[in-house]
Amino acid sequence: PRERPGANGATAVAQPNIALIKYWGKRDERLFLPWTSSLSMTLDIFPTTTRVRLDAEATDDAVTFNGTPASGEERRRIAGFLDLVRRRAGLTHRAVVDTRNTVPTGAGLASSAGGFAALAVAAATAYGLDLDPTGLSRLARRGSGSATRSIFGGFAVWHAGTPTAPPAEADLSSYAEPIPAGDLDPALVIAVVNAGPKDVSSRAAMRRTVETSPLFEPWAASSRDDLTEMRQALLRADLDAVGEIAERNSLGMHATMLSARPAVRYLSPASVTVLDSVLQLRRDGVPAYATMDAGPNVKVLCRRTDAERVAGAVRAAATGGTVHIAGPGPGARLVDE
Ligand code: 2P0
Repeated sequence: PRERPGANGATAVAQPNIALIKYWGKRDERLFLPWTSSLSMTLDIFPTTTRVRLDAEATDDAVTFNGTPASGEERRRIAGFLDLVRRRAGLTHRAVVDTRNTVPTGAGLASSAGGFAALAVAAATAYGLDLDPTGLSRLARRGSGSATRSIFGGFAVWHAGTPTAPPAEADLSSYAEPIPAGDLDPALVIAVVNAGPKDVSSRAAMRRTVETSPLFEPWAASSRDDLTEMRQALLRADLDAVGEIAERNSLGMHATMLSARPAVRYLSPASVTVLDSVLQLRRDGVPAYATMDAGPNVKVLCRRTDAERVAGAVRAAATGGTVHIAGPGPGARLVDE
């Protein structure tokens, strides 16, 4: 049965996003304030659907993932996020949270971005917080940095917030907003080359990078310049410039991890084979550019009209892997129950 949104429950859907200018490193871990601003495309595939229902009688939150009770760190992160929502709402009710996601199991594809964006919208509504999209984006940030951007569809920039301000003040200025992208009609071809769990969480890896990599500060400085250039390239709908900037920004981020002590290396031989296929596509005259996150999977930016050809080349390179084609998708939204 359908419930009036906010009466005591709400359901929201959100999709993951892929960063073209990466978020890597927090300057405040409690408030999820990043060192640098980032920019992403929200996808039209892999939605997460999350239902939050208040339970006046319960003494603890009950969380299920795809029908299975959550435990450990996963459950703690969600309960901690709900505590934040409860404090803001001035309520103590526990909640029943049911999350379903369609990301292929273990694909390592930013499921926390869609997950916490959907949870932020559903929980804010269920607990009666009256937040505009900026407020929802700031709230989602407290669940997972990348979720800040999945509140919005299409392309979005996540502002790092005033770097010289004290954290409490920067907290107010660190949110995402949608940005125009001219007539760009892009696709992201996603090569899932390894579905196994990662050895080092992105949270731990970015902390180690900030603390120990001599390349972190130079990358952060160049990433700020990349963002300025990226915004101009998007406005011009210049796919080659967008792709070149995204590829160098991602490789630079991986260089900071490789130079952390001890090194963090997410790229596998299969990732490099896919990177070679992207170079070959370019030699063959097909504009295609790679970006990689905290895992071995490779996302290839290209024109939508080239997506099938790019997917074919990537599929041939990623033997044993799976390939998905995504376009720009919508932001997080409430849905009928
Ligand atoms: C990004 N990544 O911009 C970057 C690029 C991975 C590489 O955001 O600690 O799950 O929850 O804020 O957002 C992955 O890290 O980390 C990520 P937390 P998150 O998409």
